[in-house]
Amino acid sequence: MTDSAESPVQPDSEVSASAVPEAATASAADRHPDFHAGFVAFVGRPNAGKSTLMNALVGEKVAITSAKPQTTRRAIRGILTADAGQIVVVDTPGLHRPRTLLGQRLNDIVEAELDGVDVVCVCLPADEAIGPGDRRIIEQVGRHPRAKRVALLTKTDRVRPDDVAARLIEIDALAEWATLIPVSAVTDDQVDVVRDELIRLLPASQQLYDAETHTEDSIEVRAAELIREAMLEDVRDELPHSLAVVIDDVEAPEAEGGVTKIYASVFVERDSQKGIIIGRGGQRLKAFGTAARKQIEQLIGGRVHLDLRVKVAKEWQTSPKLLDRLGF
Ligand SMILES: Nc1nc2c(ncn2[C@@H]2O[C@H](COP(=O)(O)OP(=O)(O)OP(=O)(O)O)[C@@H](O)[C@H]2O)c(=O)[nH]1
Ligand SMILES: [Mg+2]
Repeated sequence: MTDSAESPVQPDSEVSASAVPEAATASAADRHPDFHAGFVAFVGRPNAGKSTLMNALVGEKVAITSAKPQTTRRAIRGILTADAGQIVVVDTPGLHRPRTLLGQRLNDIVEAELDGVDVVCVCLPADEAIGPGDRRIIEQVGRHPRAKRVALLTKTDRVRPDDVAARLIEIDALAEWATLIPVSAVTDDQVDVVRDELIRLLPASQQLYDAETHTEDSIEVRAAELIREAMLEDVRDELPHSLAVVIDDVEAPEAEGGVTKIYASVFVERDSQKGIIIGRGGQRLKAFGTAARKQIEQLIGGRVHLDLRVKVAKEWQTSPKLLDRLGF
């Protein structure tokens, strides 16, 4: 976790100092006498809507999302700066009973983050019953008493208002919450309430990042995630879990306005999966590549040539050596 005063400007958002107006360089904390700032972890079952809500709060897609569980595999920081405070959201992988070494490592990532945050938001989807998995997560969060505990009832647009009320009563009885908020990231209902309440719960502090910074992640890491996202929605069964993407090389354009070349490897666990990803005559891989390229072009604000290679890393989810190589 960073405690530096200001993060470096991302290379893609470099602006010349002379182009920045005076007011924009003064931190929000300088202007606000009662500024709050700190770290807020989002935890919950896979697919609870954590990453979607973080993106809605930050106002930018800093994490990929999908209907497939375990989309998030890292702790991703998304930074929101308002007049009254700055929230560093730490989005985490969905907590679940691990079946592989990868699953264990994802849970370990969450556990490690819980120690360093000021607030923990347990995300509970309104369209699913509260189950033993949620209770386990609440217990786990309770073992880190330094952080204030918040319950977020997510995806409220998916159920009737009566059901929201009943679910809130149920959640209220589960633990001592600092606050409990129903929210829909998709219809932008109560996202502002979540923002204001979280700022209120954070300690009085200086601004931690400059206001233009929305994430610490590099362009390479975000591009790899966008490639995985493009493939996630369209593949079935165990394949989403088997996918990993690594950026091998990025070649900057030779001239301004030129094409950035990105070379990436898509790893699957078995030969049969390689065929599924590539598709007949390479059609499927081409479609994934096009979808991912468009997203990456938006991210870097320029044209991209994307070179995707599909490779097999046998049973990488259970191999300590391969997990290390793939960055887990
Ligand atoms: N209708 C509706 N759908 C939502 C909302 N928030 C998230 N979703 C959907 O729920 C699915 C899961 O969302 P994610 O944000 O990826 O969930 P997550 O908790 O980050 O999942 P993991 O990273 O796998 O733990 C996606 O298909 C989202 O579009 C919401 O407020 N309303
Ligand atoms: Mg996620």
